[in-house]
Amino acid sequence: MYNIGIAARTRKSCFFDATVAAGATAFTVYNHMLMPLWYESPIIDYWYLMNNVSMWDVAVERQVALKGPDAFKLAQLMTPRNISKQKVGQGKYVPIVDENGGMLNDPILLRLADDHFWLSLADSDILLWAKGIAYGRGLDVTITEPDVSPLAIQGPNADAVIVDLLGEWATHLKFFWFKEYDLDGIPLVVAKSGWSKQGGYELYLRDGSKGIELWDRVAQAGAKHGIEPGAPSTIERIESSLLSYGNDMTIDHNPFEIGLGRYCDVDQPADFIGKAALQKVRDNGITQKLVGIFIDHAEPLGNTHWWPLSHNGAPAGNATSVTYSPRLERNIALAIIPIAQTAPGTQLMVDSDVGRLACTVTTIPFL
Ligand code: THG
Repeated sequence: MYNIGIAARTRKSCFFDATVAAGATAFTVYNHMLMPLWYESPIIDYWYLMNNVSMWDVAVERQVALKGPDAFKLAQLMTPRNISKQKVGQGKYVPIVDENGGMLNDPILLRLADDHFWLSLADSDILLWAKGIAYGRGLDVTITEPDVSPLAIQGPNADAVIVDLLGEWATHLKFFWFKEYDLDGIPLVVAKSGWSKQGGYELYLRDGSKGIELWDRVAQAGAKHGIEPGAPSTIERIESSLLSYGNDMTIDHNPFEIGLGRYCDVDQPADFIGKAALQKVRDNGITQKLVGIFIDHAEPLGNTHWWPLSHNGAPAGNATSVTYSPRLERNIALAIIPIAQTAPGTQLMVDSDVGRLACTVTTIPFL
């Protein structure tokens, strides 16, 4: 094994010291910042999420704030989703694409005011793209990365924790909507969202100096509901088929290929970057598509790079995210494959780290 170097430019979350004290044992780098991956083990942490509730340091989900007279115009230019009806207090999942329709990021867009948006980013440098567009087009908008650090509370007991922490009101939020709230001097944006399908909330902390205080308040409110520290679960998110930028999509994929076509309104009146390219994709159809596959193997699998797939000996795309599913008791994966092979039941072979294995195409989400 080898070590990975950590320096000042590898940024630390405002919850970092609390996560280390809580026993974080593995980290990754995301948006140039450390993120805890698990505490006890990926499987043990997964069952805390499924059965109780877990709290996640997701401060790496950095915000790009767009503020000013042209903030709306810039936000709409950046996404093929039609955001003309997005209300203040509403979040939307929005593909961000380049001029060729290639995926640059898949953030949540929050509208804090008519002229104020946050893009809650996946792992890529969208602040630079936004500044380039605004500069090139002469837009009147200020673009910053504000001091905002999300902390997620996810799992079946998340409602109970949030009632004890914030009060009953928060449970009445609609999915993906949010409210600003002051918790005894801790400034928050409270949203009903999170990168799992087990239900829960995200607390966007607006003052990093209060990170440890917020972590401790959540842990205290959660104690009697069985809360445990955790992190976005690779296992659960593949079972639920939530996509991961850089893993299940890159700049070489358009939204239609990865199942995000339903968020693209390519004929909307407003202009957006990539409009002509995506209209062409809509007209001509796609040549590859994201699907699920079952992989036949007795031992649990996991990947650290794409595993090549083949069909009757010919290349047939890649398995992008592989995991063992504790609920299905078999190995599953997301895969991007040629459209000709996407019928459920199609047999493929995968060149895994443990050799060539048989697999079967299926529909997503798995669960
Ligand atoms: N929360 C916040 N920021 C984030 C994420 C998050 N930034 C990074 C990453 N996650 C962005 N990507 C996603 C991907 C999927 C979802 C949210 C963010 C998601 N999708 C639901 C689904 O696909 O079923 C719902 C989408 C919808 O229909 O609106 O939740 O998690 N703050």
